Amino acid sequence: MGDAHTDETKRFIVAGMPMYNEEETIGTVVTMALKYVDAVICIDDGSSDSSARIAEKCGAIVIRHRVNRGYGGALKSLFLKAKEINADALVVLDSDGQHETSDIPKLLEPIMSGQADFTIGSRFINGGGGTDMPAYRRLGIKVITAASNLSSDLGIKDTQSGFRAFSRSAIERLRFDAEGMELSLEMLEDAHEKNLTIQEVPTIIRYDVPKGSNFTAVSHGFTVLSWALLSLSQKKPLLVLGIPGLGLLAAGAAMGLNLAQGVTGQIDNYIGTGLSAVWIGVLGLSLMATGLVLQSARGFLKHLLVKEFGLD
Ligand SMILES: Nc1nc2c(ncn2[C@@H]2O[C@H](COP(=O)(O)OP(=O)(O)OP(=O)(O)O)[C@@H](O)[C@H]2O)c(=O)[nH]1
Ligand SMILES: [Mg+2]
Repeated sequence: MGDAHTDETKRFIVAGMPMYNEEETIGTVVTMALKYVDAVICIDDGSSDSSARIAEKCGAIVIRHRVNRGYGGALKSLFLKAKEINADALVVLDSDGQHETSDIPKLLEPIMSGQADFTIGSRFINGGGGTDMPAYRRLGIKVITAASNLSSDLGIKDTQSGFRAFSRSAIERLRFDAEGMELSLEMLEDAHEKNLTIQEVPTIIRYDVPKGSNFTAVSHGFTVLSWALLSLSQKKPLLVLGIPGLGLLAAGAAMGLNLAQGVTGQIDNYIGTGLSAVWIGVLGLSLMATGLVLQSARGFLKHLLVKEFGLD
C-alpha cells in the first residue's frame, strides 16, 4: 500500500483493468498499481497473447473470458468480482500503460474522503492533459461529449477517459448493459440518474505508448457517438425531431412564398413545385407533432412511475 492510504488501512482498495492483448505493458502496469492498492483484477477478454499469464505472475487476480466480449463486458465482470471480494473502492485503468499509476491516490482521494462516488481522470480540466494527443481524437471526444451533455446535462468534460474510480455505493448501485466502449456514457448517465456524485480529477494520459490501430479507435468513436445520439433521441425527442421538423416547415413555407411571388400566366406550370413545397411543409409538421407526442408520452410515463408506483 502506498503512503496515501496509511490512515485508511481498514479499507480494501482494488484496481481493475480490462485487458485485451496487452502482453507488452500489463506486467509493468500490474506491478506499479500494486504499490497503491490491495489487489489488482485483470479481465482477460479472450486475448491471444500471454497477457493473462504475465498478469497472474505479477500478482493480479485474472478473470478469463473465453471469447472477446468488449470493454463493457469486461467491466461487468470486473464489477461483479469487486463486489464478491468486498471492495471498498475500485479504480479502473487501461492495461496499455496510458494512465499513470502514480495518479491512483489522486483519483481515490475524493472517494476516500466521502466527497464523491465516482471520479474521472480528466484530460480536459485544469492540470489535466495528454502527451501529443492526436487532433482527430481530441475532436472525436469533444463531439461525443457535446452529444452526451445535450441529452443528460452531465457537465463532464472528459466522458471518454478510461481512468475512473468508484465508491462502494457506486459499485453496488451502477447497472449497465453495453458490451462495448459506449459503456463509458451509459455508466455516466446511470450515475447521474441515481444521484451519485461525479467529480473530475486532472490526470495526464500518455499517447507515447505502444498503440492500438487508428481504425479501431475511429470505429469505437462512432459506436459511442451512435449511442449518445440514440440516448438523446429517447430523452429529448422534441429536440431531435422538432428542430429538423421546424427546418422542413420553414423550407416548405419559403418555397411556397417564393413560388407565389413569381406566379405569372399559366398556373399549371407551378403545380409541381407547389405540391413539393406543401409536402415538405407537411413532413416538417408531422416530425414536430411526433416529437411533441413522444416528449409528452415520456413525461407522462415518468410521472406515472414516480408518483403512482414510487419508482425513481
Ligand atoms: N476487456 C477488453 N478490454 C479491451 C478491449 N479492447 C480494448 N480493451 C482494453 O481497454 C483499454 C483501452 O483500450 P484502448 O484500445 O487502449 O482504447 P483507447 O485508450 O481509447 O485507445 P488508444 O488511444 O488507441 O490506446 C486497454 O486497457 C485495452 O486493453 C476488449 O475488447 N475487451
Ligand atoms: Mg489505450
